[in-house]
Amino acid sequence: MEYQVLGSGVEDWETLILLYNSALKEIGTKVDILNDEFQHIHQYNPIEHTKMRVKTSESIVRKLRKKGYEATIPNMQKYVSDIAGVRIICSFTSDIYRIADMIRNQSDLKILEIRDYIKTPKESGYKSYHMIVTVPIFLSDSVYDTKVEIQIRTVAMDFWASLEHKMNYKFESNVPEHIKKELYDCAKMVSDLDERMLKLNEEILKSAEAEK
Ligand code: 0O2
Repeated sequence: MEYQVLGSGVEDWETLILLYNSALKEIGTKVDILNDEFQHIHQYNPIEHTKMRVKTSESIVRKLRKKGYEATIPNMQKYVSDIAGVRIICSFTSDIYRIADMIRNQSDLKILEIRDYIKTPKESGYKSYHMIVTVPIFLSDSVYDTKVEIQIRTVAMDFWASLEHKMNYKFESNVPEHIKKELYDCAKMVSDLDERMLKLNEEILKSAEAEK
């Protein structure tokens, strides 16, 4: 799918990286404010922690080549949606959807795409909630809607994804079948754990409420 985003007009690498770094700062501040407000109202932090990164030039070029595109600066902006990436790690699955809704309600952000790998996990067992958004970045004489990929997942999903990512990197995508199978089984255990922890938390909250 192709998106016409204002940021596709940037022609030099330095400006491009400046925009993606600025977009990460904007989204990072938004996420911090939401977490602070949530703490203020509900005395509870839905976000365990966040991680941010700008993809390396090697990794951007690898992704473009894999998709069959030439490694040019306009193609990077058009076809690579996760040059700027924010990962939000929560305790419970319900927090994921709560945070996604709060992000969706921010009128200066445009939501380009949602991929819900929690409702529909990948074949590998991968679970995470992905949003591609644009955030306006105001430079001295122009505004660029800059793409950011936001991944929202639980601590357990993140633990699984990190190990699976490491495996794929180590085996260069030729992961032995028994390891794939073991990882898939672990993904099932991660889902069960998330579900049980969510139920347990709901029960704890209910009994705390009843004691008031
Ligand atoms: P890295 O090294 O983490 O940056 P698209 O180009 O949008 O059509 P893409 O980029 O595969 O397809 O989109 P998707 O599926 O939303 O994946 C984006 C990112 O999610 C990946 O970036 C990974 O970070 C993560 N991800 C997706 N699938 C898996 C998976 O099966 N296992 C793990 N561990 N992570 C996954 P990159 O660029 O692939 O990798």
